Amino acid sequence: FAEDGSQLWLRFPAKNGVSTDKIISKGNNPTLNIAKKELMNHWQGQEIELRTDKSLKYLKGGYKIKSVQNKLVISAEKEIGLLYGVYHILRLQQTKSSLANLNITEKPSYDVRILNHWDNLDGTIERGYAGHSLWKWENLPNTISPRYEEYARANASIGINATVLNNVNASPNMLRKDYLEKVKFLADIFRPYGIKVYLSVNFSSPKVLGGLENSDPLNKDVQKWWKDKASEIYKLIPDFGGFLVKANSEGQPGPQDYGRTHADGANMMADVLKPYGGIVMWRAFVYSPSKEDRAKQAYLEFVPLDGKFRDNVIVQIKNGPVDFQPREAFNPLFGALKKTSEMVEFQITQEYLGQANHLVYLAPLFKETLDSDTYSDGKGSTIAKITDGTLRPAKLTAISAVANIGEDKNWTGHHFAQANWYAFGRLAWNHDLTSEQIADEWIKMTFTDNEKFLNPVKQMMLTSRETAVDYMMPLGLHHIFAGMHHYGPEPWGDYKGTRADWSPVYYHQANTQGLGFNRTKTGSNAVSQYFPPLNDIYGNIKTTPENLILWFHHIPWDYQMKDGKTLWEELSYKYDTGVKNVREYQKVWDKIQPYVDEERFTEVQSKLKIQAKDAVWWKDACLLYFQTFSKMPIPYDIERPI
Ligand code: GCW
Repeated sequence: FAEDGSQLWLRFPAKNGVSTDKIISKGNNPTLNIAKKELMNHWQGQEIELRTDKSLKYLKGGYKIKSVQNKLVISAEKEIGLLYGVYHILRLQQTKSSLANLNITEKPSYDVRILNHWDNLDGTIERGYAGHSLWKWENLPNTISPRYEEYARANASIGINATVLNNVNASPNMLRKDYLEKVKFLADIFRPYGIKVYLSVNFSSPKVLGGLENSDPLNKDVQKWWKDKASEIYKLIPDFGGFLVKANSEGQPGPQDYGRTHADGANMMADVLKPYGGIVMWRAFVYSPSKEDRAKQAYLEFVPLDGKFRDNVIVQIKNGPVDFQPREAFNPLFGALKKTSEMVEFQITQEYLGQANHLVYLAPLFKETLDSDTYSDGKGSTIAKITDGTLRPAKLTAISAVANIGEDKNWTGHHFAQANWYAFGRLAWNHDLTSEQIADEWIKMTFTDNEKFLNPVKQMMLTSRETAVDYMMPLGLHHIFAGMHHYGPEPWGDYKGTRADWSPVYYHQANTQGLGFNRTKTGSNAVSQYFPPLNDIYGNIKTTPENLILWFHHIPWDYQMKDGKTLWEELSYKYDTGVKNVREYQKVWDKIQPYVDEERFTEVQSKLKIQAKDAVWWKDACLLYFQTFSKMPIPYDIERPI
């Protein structure tokens, strides 16, 4: 292999797999052919039978793998299930797991497992840190990059079955005829790998692109424009998935421009897609200047609309109520909509987590959200159960994440950022997997199963998210980033004269009394948006988990934490721990040098240097700044500011 990371986790051991006569299958279908090709190229085990079986419809795209005498039988309702089954056994082979007496049944947690690309038509990527967009719009459809198929294969190998090609800050041009023709070519390449294409659409498209007077969803001409557009799209792409919409948020147009609601807007689109089986993913990330606490906005706008959405609309909700912070309380909108389908939006691209420079394994963050108990339907109403159909029988369930993929050789900028793409796919398939299982698999597939590498690197990955929280924003601090780029610290930023409600000083509320955002009854009362008993738990400083204490409370500098330290000391030690852990990661990585190729070793090593420097930068900037309010000494046994 070229050790540039371009192979991702798809480093199957054999160049030569089994011969054709060891693969039994009927039919000739593009997906089945891929499954057979993967086996021929990479499978070294026994005879395999691939069998479609209509009675397996209940597995919803899943499959069975069974050892029958000397043979392995993979069965599924459709060919795509067979392909997933093939990737499963190749994974077992690659991770050197036992292949004896297999009896596996797999049914995905979600129907739609979708990546959101924030890729612009000019090739740039909003919040992308791995180079330009993979989609070469100017060359399509004449030149087809080999990476389109490699992308589809990588996604299929982890069960991702859908993709939104363009930025939610959508250009109306995306729906132009010439662009749709290009989209068709991508859809044709992705189809055999089971991947459906979706597009982000700009709500003003009828006006901007169609020359209509307005884009009012209740205007008959507007409705007709969308109807015709849908028909044009489905002629080109018969299995087109649907639309993703960011409306009335951060300056994007939307139905509220015409005095209509999110439901009016979403339903209008849902109606035109319905005859074709398409869906609308309507984002709840609504963010506009307001006197209200930003963390309350999505709930305030969407809860009154519960029950008003068509059944092919899913409200797409960011994991937290602010914006993909290193740690947030979960978004209280989950569970609050009782008659509306809800889906999670995660961010794989590390906008707020050191971008492509920091090693931060995100599975623990994803799991933390999915496992959060909202209490919406009593104890045990986790976000996973609300969104996967267990508690809210849904026509279609879905889960999404903003991709971190670009045209960099290694796809994701940082070699370890590949693990986050991988982890999202694996959790979308099975949200019961643990972060550890996923890390274990990924390391074995991407690097090696040598325990001298596996164990320390796994430990580093598993602690890395908490480490990042510690050196950036411990104890529930949030959004104290610099500028609009969101890379380094700027807790002193006040954005005077622009958007004070966006500024770090607004989010941390430091003063001589203390630190933190009061979201209790005496503050913004965001706690009231949570179901009992969480409203009380979060509303009370004594019962709020300490890792979120500054998210919900403004607390005195000398407040006594559970371990007996004052808030100021605790904060200092957290920042220090974050720094120390990254220094440890550097040592861990240096020690595993004998077990990894030079190229990836050096690249990760130099990224860890940046991360260590950045961690010190965060710690010093934040502690020295907060100290101007606390007026307390930095404890002697932690590293001095430099
Ligand atoms: O996280 C913020 C980003 C914006 C993004 C927005 C959103 C696509 O800073 O770049 O815009 O959220 O999710 O819509």
